[in-house]
Amino acid sequence: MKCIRCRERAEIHLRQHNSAFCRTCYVFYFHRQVERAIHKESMFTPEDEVLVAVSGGKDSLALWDVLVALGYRTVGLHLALGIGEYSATSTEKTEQFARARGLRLITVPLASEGPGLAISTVATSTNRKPCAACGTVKRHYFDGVAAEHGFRVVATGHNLDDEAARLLGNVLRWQTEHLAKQSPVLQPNHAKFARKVKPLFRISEYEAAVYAFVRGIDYIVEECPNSVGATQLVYKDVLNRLEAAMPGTKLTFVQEFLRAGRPAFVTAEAAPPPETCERCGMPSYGAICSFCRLVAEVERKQETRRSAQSG
Ligand code: Q46
Ligand code: ZN
Repeated sequence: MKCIRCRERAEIHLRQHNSAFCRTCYVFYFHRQVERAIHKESMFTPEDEVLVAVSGGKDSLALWDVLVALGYRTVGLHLALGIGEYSATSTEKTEQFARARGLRLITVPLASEGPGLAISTVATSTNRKPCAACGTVKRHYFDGVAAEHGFRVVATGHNLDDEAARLLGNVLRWQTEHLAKQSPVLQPNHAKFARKVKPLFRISEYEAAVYAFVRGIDYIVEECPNSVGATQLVYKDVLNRLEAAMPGTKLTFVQEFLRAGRPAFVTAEAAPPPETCERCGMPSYGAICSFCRLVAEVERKQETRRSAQSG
């Protein structure tokens, strides 16, 4: 099989696009795909400074790498989640990546925030599932750090597989409010919100992994231990089986939802904009935002433990 661009021997075969590339042309193809998504969806321009949320995994590091290669101005944001060995390695990989390329990285060690907000601590103190606690904390810090440093755009490494799995989950439960909001670009509806963008939303997990490999990106290969048994993985598995039988299914599912499906939900679900949290000043549905409610629970738990110890 030959590379469709230069006719040299192809090493990478993309069934869903019915094409094959040599390594050099694959990098070219990948860059062009991402650039097109940014442009077509009006995500940001070279004038914007983009805050890139990086976990240390292949998707977010590939995203940061491609944005830098395309000449965008970026700063990385890494949350050290405090999930044992997994988090230690993710932070190490992220810091190494930034250091080797001379990129600016903001790292927030959650264990040192407020009463101590390592995900494992928050989950046990509040009897929540780790991923629920993690979602609330991540959202708060992505927006909070962006607002604090004046970034108008936050980019995340969500890929096509993530988007397709999320869409399937939303459709299976007909979560109309979530369907209205599922988009590669989420415009801010509060002064403290930044625009959220997903430049890899048309790139499959496989394509991102190949890109990271070809570019020699050293990322954390292990998945978060809390992802074991997650429903998202079941959806991904089902979608992978559909994709194997009918290449292109994931892309069509997401693309056609955005074109033909989503508009119907947007008009039906015009949700009111959020208010402002009395405690932290960030956007909130209700007087106190979900992050501050979480923090208050952690504080109460610690208080109870302290008085039990002293009494
Ligand atoms: S990091 Fe956090 Fe994920 Fe780990 S605790 Fe769950 S949500 S699985 S993307
Ligand atoms: Zn708050």
